[in-house]
Amino acid sequence: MKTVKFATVAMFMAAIFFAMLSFMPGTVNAQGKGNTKVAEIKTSAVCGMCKDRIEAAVYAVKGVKAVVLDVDTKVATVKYNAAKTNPDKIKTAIVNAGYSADDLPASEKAYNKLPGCCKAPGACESKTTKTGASCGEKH
Ligand SMILES: [Cu+2]
Repeated sequence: MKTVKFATVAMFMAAIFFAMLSFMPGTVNAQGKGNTKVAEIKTSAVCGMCKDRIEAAVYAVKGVKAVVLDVDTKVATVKYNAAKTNPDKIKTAIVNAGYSADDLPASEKAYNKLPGCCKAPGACESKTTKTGASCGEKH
């Protein structure tokens, strides 16, 4: 009985040891060349045209590897090289395309250039000052 138990424990320990060995370098590789990060940014996109516009603007940011915007959730999922860019720069690109990015309101100038169907109400106003009117109507 004792030897069986010891063998079980030894096998168990060996299994953990090998699992750790294969797991540790595995996680490093899974992060992909070290600097790849993913940011999820809530935008004011309303349709497929918005999606194209925002994806093009984000993709133009140096260091961005991939961007996918889900129109239903309005969330842009951005894969980027953290050594070359950061979420603030990505948000700025979205803002300059005429859309809000998380808590940043859209650039009013860019917003006013959007087609009417793409003007999300309140997108270029700070979310703390909700007046209800879209900035496009004020000018
Ligand atoms: Cu649109």
